[in-house]
Amino acid sequence: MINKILIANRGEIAVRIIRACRELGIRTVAVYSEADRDALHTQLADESVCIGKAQASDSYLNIERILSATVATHADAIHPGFGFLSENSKFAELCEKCNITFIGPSSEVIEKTGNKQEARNTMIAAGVPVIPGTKEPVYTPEQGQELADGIGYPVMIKAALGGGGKGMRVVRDAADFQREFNNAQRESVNGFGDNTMYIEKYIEEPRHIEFQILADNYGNVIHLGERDCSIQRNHQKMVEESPSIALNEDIRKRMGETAIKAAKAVNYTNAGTVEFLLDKNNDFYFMEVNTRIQVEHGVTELMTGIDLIKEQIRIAAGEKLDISQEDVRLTGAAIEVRINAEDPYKKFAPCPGTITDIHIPGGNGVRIDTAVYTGYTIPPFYDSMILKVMVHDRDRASVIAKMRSVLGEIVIEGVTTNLDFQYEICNNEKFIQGNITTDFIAQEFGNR
Ligand code: MV4
Repeated sequence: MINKILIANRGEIAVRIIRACRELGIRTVAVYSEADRDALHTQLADESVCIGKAQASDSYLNIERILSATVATHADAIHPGFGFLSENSKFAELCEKCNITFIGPSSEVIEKTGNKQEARNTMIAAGVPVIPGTKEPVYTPEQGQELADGIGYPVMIKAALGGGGKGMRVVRDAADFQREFNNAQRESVNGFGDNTMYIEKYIEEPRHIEFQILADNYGNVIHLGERDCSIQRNHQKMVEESPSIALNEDIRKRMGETAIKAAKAVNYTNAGTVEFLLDKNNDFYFMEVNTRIQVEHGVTELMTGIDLIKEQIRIAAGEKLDISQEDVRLTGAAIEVRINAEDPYKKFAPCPGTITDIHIPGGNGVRIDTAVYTGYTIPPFYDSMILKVMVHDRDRASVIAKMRSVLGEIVIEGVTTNLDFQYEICNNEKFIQGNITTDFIAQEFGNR
């Protein structure tokens, strides 16, 4: 039984979790930094505890203070949301040791999947397709050169503890290999304190397809369909949609089954995402497992009618999944765009400041998750996402039309946002045709 949950996060995801708890009759504790005294999550929770100064390292990333607040308020579980401590295996392990339920998979699973080089080998052993590449860790440029020459160029050098683009390099020419290896490895040492690298064949203009999964503590694993997140810039997703226009029923079925196989291979529990790259021949490859609830989870909620946060809490409380694979019905189409306080004409630089006026539309099939309001001041210390706009309708053309309508109606005054930029994407001919790969933003809008 879970009676009280501490939410170790802020912004719209903290608010989303508080609402789910309220629906389940579970009491909530918000933690907040000195910069978030007036934040919506601080106001909406049953109790709120200030855990430190504005910088995340002093507050939302401060493990000791968060655990102290949990003990002090007698909360029996922590929901980490996304970002911050959500994929920190040490934090999950400390929760386990303190007899606090971490709402997510076990620390062991987080650690095992966090090492992408090892996860690759686990997946190979389980019969999950991975991109051709190295099986042993690579530590030196000389060792790497020989392996890369064997794989054939172009190759991608990746950090074992990487993800999100850090410690990653594409090499098209053998002569550049050792220099780029050193660059990627230096980034990995600086960013993750680890020099373990691996090398893969580089997939040109792939699509990023991820499958949402749910797994209980009794070996039941289901998937809730895919999200196509190919529209990104600098490894920041901008638009997420379901179903992916790139999949037919046959590929969808095989990828879904593979996602379940991947989850079972690591004894996965709770909600998770299995990421794949899909190449131009429609071959797909396992990339990584995300062990957190993701920003774009709402797209899947619209498609399935399943509340992923409530499912996470039920699973963590030890309940059995009461949804079978056959129960999962994917209906219509859904899209999310992220509205950030940032300037697309200044390399997407964050634009914190006070929102002097905001109009948030509603309507049939419209969902907007946010934690901002008129008079709210966006602090400069955290990420710049202020609104997640999600729409659901009968098919892709209808959701794109609905998204343009909703984006056109939104008013945000006082801060610069990417609202118009997102409208342009939804009005882009290639996007409307569904002709999208991970190179879409660079190709259509340049590297501003
Ligand atoms: C790749 C790839 C092409 N080939 N690996 C980017 C983040 C990290 N999770 C893995 N990434 C990629 N790995 C091989 N072998 C292309 C990317 C990639 C990418 C992947 C998904 C979505 C957007 C992307 C943008 C640039 C590169």
